[in-house]
Amino acid sequence: MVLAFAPIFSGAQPSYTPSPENLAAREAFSQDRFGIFIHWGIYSMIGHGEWVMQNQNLDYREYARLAGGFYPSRFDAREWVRAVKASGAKYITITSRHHDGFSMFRTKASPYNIVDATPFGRDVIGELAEACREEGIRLHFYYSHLDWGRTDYWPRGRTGRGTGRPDGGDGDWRHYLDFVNAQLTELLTQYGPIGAIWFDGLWDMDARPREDQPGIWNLEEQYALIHRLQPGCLIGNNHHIAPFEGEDIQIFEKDLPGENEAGFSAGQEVSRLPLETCQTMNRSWGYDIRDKDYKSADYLIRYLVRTAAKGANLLLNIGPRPDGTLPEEALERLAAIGAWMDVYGETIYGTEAGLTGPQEWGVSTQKGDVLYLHVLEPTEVITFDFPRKIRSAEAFPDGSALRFDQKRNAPAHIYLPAAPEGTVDQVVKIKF
Ligand code: H79
Repeated sequence: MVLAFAPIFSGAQPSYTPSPENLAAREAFSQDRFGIFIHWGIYSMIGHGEWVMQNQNLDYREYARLAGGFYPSRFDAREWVRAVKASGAKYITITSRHHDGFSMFRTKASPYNIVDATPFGRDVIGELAEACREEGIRLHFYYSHLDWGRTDYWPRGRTGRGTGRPDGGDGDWRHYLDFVNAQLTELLTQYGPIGAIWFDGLWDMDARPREDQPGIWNLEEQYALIHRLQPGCLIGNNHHIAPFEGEDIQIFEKDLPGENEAGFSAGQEVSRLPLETCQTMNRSWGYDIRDKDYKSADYLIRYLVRTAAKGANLLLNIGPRPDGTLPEEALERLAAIGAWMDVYGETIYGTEAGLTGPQEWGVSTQKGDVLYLHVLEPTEVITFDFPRKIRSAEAFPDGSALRFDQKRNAPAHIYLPAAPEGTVDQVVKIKF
């Protein structure tokens, strides 16, 4: 069995030089700052999240029978994309295949897919790709490295041990890796330009040392395949450790870059790659019928601001219902964020982390010689160290001049007008 893990690539790894298309795609990605994550699969029918197969130790053959009942009668890709677009988000990242192993797209690599195994029979990913193209929204694919149902996914990792796969599996790890390559090829040739492939699940094998991971998972060949098929397709991998060679973006799960409140980011240094934080609207990724514990729209807007102020994108999740609808709570929040972005988008899109860093009163974003102070804790005067000379300070968006002072070698002060009741984020625009 150990042989199955013999590194497929040995010796020194050639270093990765991103193509011009790739560098341009990274730049465009960083400008966007806001995307919507969609976790949808046959697990949504059980309504206990996308980990139900592992959490309830469901037998993989029994679980597969869910597919025969999957008929999302109210699915309308255009409705989804319009709701996403109205939120101000610029891209969608959807689960093409999650840890349960069910493919939500047309694939010849396995019959266990939405077109061949469900009465619905429609390629929802294809429909989504078309709607995205029409609406000018970029499409990214989540793709699970780990699989809880395939017998060639063997040795098993730390999860999915109770799904009833035969001991020993069929011992053909190379067969599994070929299956992954075949699916990645389909995802990158069937649906037009794809913004990113977003891997997850590598940590399933984290009993093995970090340096073995690229070999175990065939990353070098996989990443080269992706970049060969679509040089502008960005590669991200939610492995919770520092990026590997060949990756184009760095992902953080449920935490801002550099923070570790959720506990998945211990030791994950912030790299110089474009950054993305993924976060849930409630407590769940996949639809959980029990979970009405939604974060407020105001909280989510502030979270987006804090993410942008770290120089990162926010990938905010929705778990559609089994009937294909997006929960009303999610739609309400998309609309509220969109209304805010209509006014404040200038302070988010195309910005980078502001020079002030995080302060007691809030955070800042920056674009060229313009600094946006986001006052998240209402106060009368804000203070911060600033290495450049402030030329003007005005309230955003109304543009009224604000009183400020800045003496040599002393913190700057800006005197704020009272914010109207219910202000989510009082913004000051500074030119320097
Ligand atoms: O797709 C969503 C989740 O289903 C998936 N990633 C998001 C985007 C996810 N899988 N696991 N987690 C989220 C939580 C991560 C747990 C981990 Fe571990 C802690 C991985 C490694 C340490 C759980 C405990 C798995 C192995 C040990």
